[in-house]
Amino acid sequence: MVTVAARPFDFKLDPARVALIVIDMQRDFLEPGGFGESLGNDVARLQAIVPGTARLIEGFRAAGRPVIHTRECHRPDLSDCPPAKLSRGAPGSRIGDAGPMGRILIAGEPGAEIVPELFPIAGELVIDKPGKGAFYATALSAHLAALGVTQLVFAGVTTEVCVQTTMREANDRGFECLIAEDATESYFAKFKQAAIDMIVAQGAIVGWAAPVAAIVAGLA
Ligand code: C5J
Repeated sequence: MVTVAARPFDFKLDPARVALIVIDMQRDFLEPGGFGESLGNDVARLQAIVPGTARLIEGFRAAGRPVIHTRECHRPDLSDCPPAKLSRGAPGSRIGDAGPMGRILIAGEPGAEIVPELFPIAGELVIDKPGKGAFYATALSAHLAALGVTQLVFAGVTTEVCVQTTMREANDRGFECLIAEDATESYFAKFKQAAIDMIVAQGAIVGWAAPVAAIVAGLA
């Protein structure tokens, strides 16, 4: 075990049993001209974590540990999108509508793809998920069991929605969870802060938080 300085207390990293999950670093959430920006969000906030996330991914690749990417997206016929999700958001900018980068959050459309800087390499798992959490209606649990993973490091967007939801799902399934606080972001600074505070509260009730540099140093 390697000690990583983390909040609310040191994280005992097991370099042989840890995997990285990079949540939804998709063009439509991050890139100028995409779905996120069309809703009035400042995507520069999300763009700012790309270099840190790239360093984290590189650290896992160099250590020979699994890097798993997720994409929030749906089938073109929307059969995997419940009406309650379909009816949310701004009218005209809902899931499946024509957006600046193709149909919004539809698999295969340019906007649903991962940004080029963080693109998966051959052999890395990419999980397409219809929900905010990456365990719901996916094979993620089975993949993690097959890999013998017991610890998960989280990066990606947005902190308070898909990252936090997946981290809570993982925590309930018995994984030790660590969020890389400078490789996750929200369109709303106070939501990121609140989400991380909630995660580490009450003695790591959902998990731990640490900077990328400390996590990468622990893997080396
Ligand atoms: C993600 C969202 N990825 N905010 N989605 O967090 O709708």
